Amino acid sequence: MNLKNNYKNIITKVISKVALITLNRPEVLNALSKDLITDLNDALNIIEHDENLSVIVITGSSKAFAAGADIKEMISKSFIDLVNNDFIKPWEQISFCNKPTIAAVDGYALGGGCELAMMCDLLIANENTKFGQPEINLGVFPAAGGTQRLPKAIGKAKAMDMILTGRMMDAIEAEKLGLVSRILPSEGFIEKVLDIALDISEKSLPALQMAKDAINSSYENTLSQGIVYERRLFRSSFSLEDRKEGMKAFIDKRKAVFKNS
Ligand code: DAK
Repeated sequence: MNLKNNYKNIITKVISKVALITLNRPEVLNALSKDLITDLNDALNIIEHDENLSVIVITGSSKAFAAGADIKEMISKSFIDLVNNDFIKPWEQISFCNKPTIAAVDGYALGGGCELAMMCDLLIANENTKFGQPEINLGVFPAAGGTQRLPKAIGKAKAMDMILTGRMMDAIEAEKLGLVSRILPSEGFIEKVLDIALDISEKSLPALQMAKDAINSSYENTLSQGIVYERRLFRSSFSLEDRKEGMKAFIDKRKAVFKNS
């Protein structure tokens, strides 16, 4: 099935082997409503099954990547509502995506918006980006992985600072601490992110998937378990035609042409 382009809450575009998803609820700074996440997951499902697409970029507007969960939608929920229906569960789909994902973050990335960005493989920020986990100001705390991913990315001291005060962090501080892969200037921001995505999309997809899998396993395993897993994946990469092509292209002094096989 081809990627649809008639969603209500997101805009989709295909550029060569890259799928660009733009969160599109500008009137509420891309607050993450149930319907937006449904649209996002529908698009992710299609992209994951489309062998012509290799990389996914998720972005927002210049004012906001996403200002968090939709507070107006959340306010009426009770404890038992959350027990019976974990409305955040579907947000996690992006973290299980089998293709490389890039969050191209501009403006506010707050609460669930920051957590969604942290679920992506690369987090590329515009120089104007402001990250934050301000849930404490609403009488709650981050619960879409923020209390787990943020300390792993920036360390306990800074994560405590961010989550207990609810303060915002600019892109420079975020990059210095390792939350952000790169900062790019405002001018031509999304084009530059797409250049990175296009570059990645020219590599062997199965090799990218193995690399991503190995890195993600470092979150779950001890070092020695992780190294065993890495070694197994590496051996598997020797069964790829792309592995032969990559090494042969080096010897031939030409650019490799990968076929994702
Ligand atoms: N939800 C709904 N509407 C929002 C919103 C949000 N998160 N953020 C902004 N808006 C709306 C505003 O209400 C306003 O709408 P109108 O009043 O015009 O109708 C419009 O967007 C423009 O916002 P502002 O007028 O406030 O714009 P400013 O430039 O003055 O301020 C701001 C921008 C980003 C500083 C401010 O909008 C702001 O503080 N927004 C809220 C940020 C926030 O608190 N984010 C955290 C949300 S809580 C869970 C797991 C995770 C979560 C929940 C449950 N479980 C496991 C169950 C996640 C929770 C969160 O993310």
